[in-house]
Amino acid sequence: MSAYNVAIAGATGAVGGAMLDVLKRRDFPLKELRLLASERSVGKKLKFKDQEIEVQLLSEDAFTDIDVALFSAGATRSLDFAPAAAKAGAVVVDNSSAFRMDPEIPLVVPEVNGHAIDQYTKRGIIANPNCSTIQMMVALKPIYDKVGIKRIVVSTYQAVSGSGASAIAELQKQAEDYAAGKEITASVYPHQILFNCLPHIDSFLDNGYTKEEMKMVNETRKIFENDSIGVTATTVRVPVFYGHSESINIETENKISAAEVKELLQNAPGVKLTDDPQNNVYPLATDCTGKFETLVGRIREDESIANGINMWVVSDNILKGAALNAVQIAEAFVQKYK
Ligand code: NAP
Ligand code: 3JN
Repeated sequence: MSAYNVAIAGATGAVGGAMLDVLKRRDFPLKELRLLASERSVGKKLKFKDQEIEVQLLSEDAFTDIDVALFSAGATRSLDFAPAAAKAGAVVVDNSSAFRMDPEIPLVVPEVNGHAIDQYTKRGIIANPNCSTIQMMVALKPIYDKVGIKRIVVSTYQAVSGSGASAIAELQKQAEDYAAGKEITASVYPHQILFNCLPHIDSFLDNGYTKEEMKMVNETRKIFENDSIGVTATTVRVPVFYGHSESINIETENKISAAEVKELLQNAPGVKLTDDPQNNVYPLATDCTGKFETLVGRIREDESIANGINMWVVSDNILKGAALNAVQIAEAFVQKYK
């Protein structure tokens, strides 16, 4: 079997660390693993299997002989360095929003639109969608293919790990300060996140939505290759460490029963049907942590319209929402093109 040279840009971050873990768990065929980050991390050693790998500087020259470059160092770094990595001959799988809506760059969830990877040839870059979009696509694709979807109404309950290591530390500290009877302070978020729900993820736009909400709208349309599908989102930060939850309501083109949806999702790639409410079984953030599957449950018909379905969808935002999806893209790419 062939083996490949892989670079991770942003290897010291929350998503970069999960990429190392996923490459190991999936036994990705590696020849060399090159770890890249900022000047702050140069010389630091990260553990991978039984090796200690020294972090190098993310620069335009860092991609010589690299087959696959996984980027998770933020959109600015992607804009600055992904084109150089592609020019050096690597295929870039980019986790940021930098290229997602670029018509020349495919936006891929392998279980949903793996065929779009073929478009990588135009720029040498493949974009990974936003975490909230990815888990929604995995759950909805089988229904979309079977009966069509006219409109999606989604509300998210997003874990603090989506805002990086500093936000995880902030929730932890607020919990400790509360338990110690101390004053609670906030710096990552504009308000206390402990015991709270903030209807505010990323910045606000002129239309009153947040960027995170519009990412869900625009990315869904691109992935389904359907500009007329109606999508409206409310994205909310909740005091959970790992695992994004979503309440999803869909209006389908043709009628489908809750039982038929359950049967479809029972066999859907990347999905774990978790739906036995009589026995208190439904998807939970605490159960999805560390898992590759997206959990789907609370499937029921929307009795307020003719063709409607409600469901509750939960996934590990750092795994399927970021690192796992990126590694799956890399796997599909090398299988077909290397
Ligand atoms: P994080 O924990 O803050 O890590 C940031 C990483 O970027 C670190 O490795 C950091 O290196 C590196 N970095 C920052 N500035 C750099 C620079 N000037 N040059 C080189 N490297 C630099 O953040 P994270 O949670 O892992 O998220 C990273 C990015 O992944 C986000 O900005 C976002 O674009 C993307 N992301 C996507 C999703 C998704 O929905 N698909 C979810 C989460 C994150 P140092 O340690 O050296 O500073
Ligand atoms: O907030 C979350 O739960 C997901 C965060 C994703 C994120 C965080 C910082 C920058 C992104 C993203 O993937 O859309 C970005 C970005 O690249 O714009």
